[in-house]
Amino acid sequence: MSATTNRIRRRTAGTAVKIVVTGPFAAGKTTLIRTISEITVLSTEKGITDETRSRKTDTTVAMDFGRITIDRDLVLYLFGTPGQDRFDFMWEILGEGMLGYVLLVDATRPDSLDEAIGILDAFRRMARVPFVVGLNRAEGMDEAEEERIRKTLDLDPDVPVVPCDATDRESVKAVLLALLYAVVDTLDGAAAAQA
Ligand SMILES: Nc1nc2c(ncn2[C@@H]2O[C@H](COP(=O)(O)OP(=O)(O)OP(=O)(O)O)[C@@H](O)[C@H]2O)c(=O)[nH]1
Ligand SMILES: [Mg+2]
Repeated sequence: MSATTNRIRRRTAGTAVKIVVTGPFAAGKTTLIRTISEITVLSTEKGITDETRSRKTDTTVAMDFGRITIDRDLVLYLFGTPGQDRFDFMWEILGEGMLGYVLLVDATRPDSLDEAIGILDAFRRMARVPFVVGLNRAEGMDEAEEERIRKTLDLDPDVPVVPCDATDRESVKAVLLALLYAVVDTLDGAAAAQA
């Protein structure tokens, strides 16, 4: 891990890295940040009053904020977005200065992947930074499913798709590490191009 840390440190001004967790309504974004954060997560959840209330009682209206220390020299600041598109003005605000992002989708709901298409479009337009797709509530993933996800989201082969469980710390860590490796590869590639 320290090799990755050192490479990130060399390529960035400091040791604080901003990561955004985005994705459709109820994908598990707030849960993921709460699972991994070492500080009490600052969340802005409000009761739902419209028809989506049948799916859960609270939704993120502005952001979640959490922090995880990967090692002494590398601290990730995690910003979760709202999932409901009426709060999509927050995406750009939260995306400012991010080094990468996690697009979280719910593997158990087919609409989740469809909703993710528009969110990913907006994020791709906003910043050309690495991202990983986290497939939440997935019990593994076969090749056909991965292919379907890659096709639907039009993913380049180097974008990791990682099945995960947002309630499980090790699983969330694996998603964030996949993103960190993607960030390091991109930073190294950019540095090589400049050399
Ligand atoms: N069993 C299980 N439940 C999960 C998992 N992730 C999230 N949940 C539950 O799913 C519901 C939605 O999770 P949230 O974390 O609120 O989802 P969100 O993406 O932040 O939702 P919005 O902010 O409304 O877009 C909550 O009731 C969670 O407890 C998971 O990996 N496994
Ligand atoms: Mg939320």
